[in-house]
Amino acid sequence: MSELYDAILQGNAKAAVEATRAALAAGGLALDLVSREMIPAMDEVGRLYHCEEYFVPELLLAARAMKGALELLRPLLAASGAEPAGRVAIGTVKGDLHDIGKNLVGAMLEGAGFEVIDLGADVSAERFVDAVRSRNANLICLSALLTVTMPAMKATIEALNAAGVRGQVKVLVGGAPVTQKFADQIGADGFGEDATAAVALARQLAG
Ligand code: B12
Repeated sequence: MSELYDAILQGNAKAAVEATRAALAAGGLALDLVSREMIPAMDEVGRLYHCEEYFVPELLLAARAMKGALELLRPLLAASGAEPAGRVAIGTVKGDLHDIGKNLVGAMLEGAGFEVIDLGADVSAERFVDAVRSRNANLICLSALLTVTMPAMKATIEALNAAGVRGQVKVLVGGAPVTQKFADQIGADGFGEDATAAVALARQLAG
């Protein structure tokens, strides 16, 4: 694989930016760099995390390297006229401050061509509703890492229903304590175990 792939895998943001610049100067296309180098690199990072060769610090560094390269590519992706695959509003639910997984999912979705509105952590149901109403999000991604904040996912779906916008959006849920069974119980449209699954599901639901 290329220098960009290696730089992301090693979590070296400076090298990732340099490799991206060099690849573009050599005539590489932004979309190809994302799909052939960056996403496979993050897939490998995810795999290494699962088999406990990588831990949270390595995940964070890789996500930061991916972000650095994406910042260079974003204007080119927009200029290439590629229609965004969908508009995603992502956030960690009310009461929950864990945002590492959410950031990873957001970065991967962005790399996969989605327009991502990052609402941050500790996001109220009303703010998700607002993202649908005023920013036209057609996919909502909810993250929760605490068992005590999982009910906030249900409350968010109920708020979307009450606001009459549930039909306009698909809702994806994830985070370590979340399961497919829970997703079904609260009426979510999908559950993703990791960032790669999130991208596959988002493509399926937004398509
Ligand atoms: C890092 C961490 C923290 C950091 C968070 C820093 C940050 N900026 O995020 C800090 C130190 C602040 C923290 C605080 C607390 N934490 Co904490 N924390 C963790 C830890 C070690 C890692 C979480 C993490 O980032 N994992 C790595 C990421 C990449 O994985 P992930 O989040 O699961 O995300 C992946 C998937 O789940 C999925 N995914 C995530 N979101 C979404 C969304 C969608 C839509 C989809 C499809 C997929 C998806 O994709 C991601 C990428 O593959 C976990 C332990 C653990 N092993 O999970 C405890 C843990 C989550 N924390 C825990 C607790 C209890 C707390 C505190 C209450 C501790 C305290 N007493 O103060 C506070 C709560 C603060 C709050 N209100 O939120 C408990 C939760 C127990 C429970 N079941 O409720 C855990 C499990 C630790 C434990 N074993 O006790 N924590």
